Amino acid sequence: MRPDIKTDFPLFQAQSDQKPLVFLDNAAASQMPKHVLDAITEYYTSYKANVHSGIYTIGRRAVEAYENSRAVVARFIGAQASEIIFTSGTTASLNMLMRMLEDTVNEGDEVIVSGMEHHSNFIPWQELCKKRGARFTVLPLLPDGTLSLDIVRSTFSDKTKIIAITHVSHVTGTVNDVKEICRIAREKGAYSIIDGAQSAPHMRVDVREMGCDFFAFSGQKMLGPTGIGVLFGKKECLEKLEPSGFGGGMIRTVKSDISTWADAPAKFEAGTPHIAGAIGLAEAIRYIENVGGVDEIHAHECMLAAQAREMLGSISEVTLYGPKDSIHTAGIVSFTLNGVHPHDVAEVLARENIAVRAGHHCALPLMAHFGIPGTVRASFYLYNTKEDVRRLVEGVQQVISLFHG
Ligand code: C6P
Repeated sequence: MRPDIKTDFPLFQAQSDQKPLVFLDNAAASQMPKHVLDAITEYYTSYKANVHSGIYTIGRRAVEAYENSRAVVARFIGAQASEIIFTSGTTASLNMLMRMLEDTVNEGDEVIVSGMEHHSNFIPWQELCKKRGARFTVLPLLPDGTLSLDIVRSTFSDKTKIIAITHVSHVTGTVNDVKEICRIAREKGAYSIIDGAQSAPHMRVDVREMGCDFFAFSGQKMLGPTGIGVLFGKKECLEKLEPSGFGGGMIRTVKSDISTWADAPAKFEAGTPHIAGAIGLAEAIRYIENVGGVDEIHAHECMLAAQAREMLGSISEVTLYGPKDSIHTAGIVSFTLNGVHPHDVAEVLARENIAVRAGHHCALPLMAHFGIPGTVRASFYLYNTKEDVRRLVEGVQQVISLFHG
């Protein structure tokens, strides 16, 4: 990664603390390069118009930019533009999908999730099962918090209608073999839904190669603005599913007795979308591609995470979570310190201007699996450096001297 890459990010320049910010909460929200901020500002200052209204010049330009952004997102994940629905984020994508799939799940059917899911890919399916009288099955995890494909295979039955699994764990960085999981789902005639919130920003995703039916992710975790997300749906799935929201921009005809819908993706985008968000997300993708692409970003983050794991792992008070081998993990490291609450660790690190996330990370079933209330999590991105890892480890050592003397 270019050594001066942080200079592209105004937030890193704007810090006034004497110690430079070490930002290690990228799994929650990433920072935005100037290129993205400029693209958003340009929309607001030069051609702000609704994508549903204008034949006038700036209206046309807004439509063009919005649809071009859809094409950029589609290309980035190996999809067609008509398979990309803009939402407000992964949570919104999964909740919308839950409503779209409601009628396909009946009493006695089954929906499978795993014990490592973010609540956003857990509760919607639990609620769907409650409403439809279906069985909600949570795949148990191995002691290191990984998923066994044998368990996945043996859990499927002819009642399974949906499997919803995360691509990368936002807590341990575990990378799931989603291609195989999607293959099993296809064989069993179930829908496969992949939560890509922690994969799309960091590693190559090709939805065709993966073979998933649906894939969800958030723009703000990949250098884009907040409030924009994506739901990819296979063309044949989107064609047969009903919309979950109704209103402007999604209709073909409206009469007092019956209304009909436009083709996907418009059918699923009722109301005015987050136009600036979509433009910002597309610019973030262009930026990612221009600085070397996701493969390079992935290698860089994995190198930093492996280094952090090794350095933290050599401290006797530290417990690391997740698989031991770095091959099946992404750029996320979760740990606890003996006798120190994760929030206290984060508090002391914050005083050193080191930003990490501490707590249950919206993954209470995974915390229950590990038998802990929470972890401290460092999540890396393209602009992090070996110096950031060194500062993190130094900070952890300070916490230890403070609490253990
Ligand atoms: N995880 C984290 O700190 P939204 O909030 O809708 O953009 O993304 C939800 C979500 C869904 N799935 C996974 C795997 C995620 O990691 C997240 C967001 C953040 O880990 C905030 S809790």
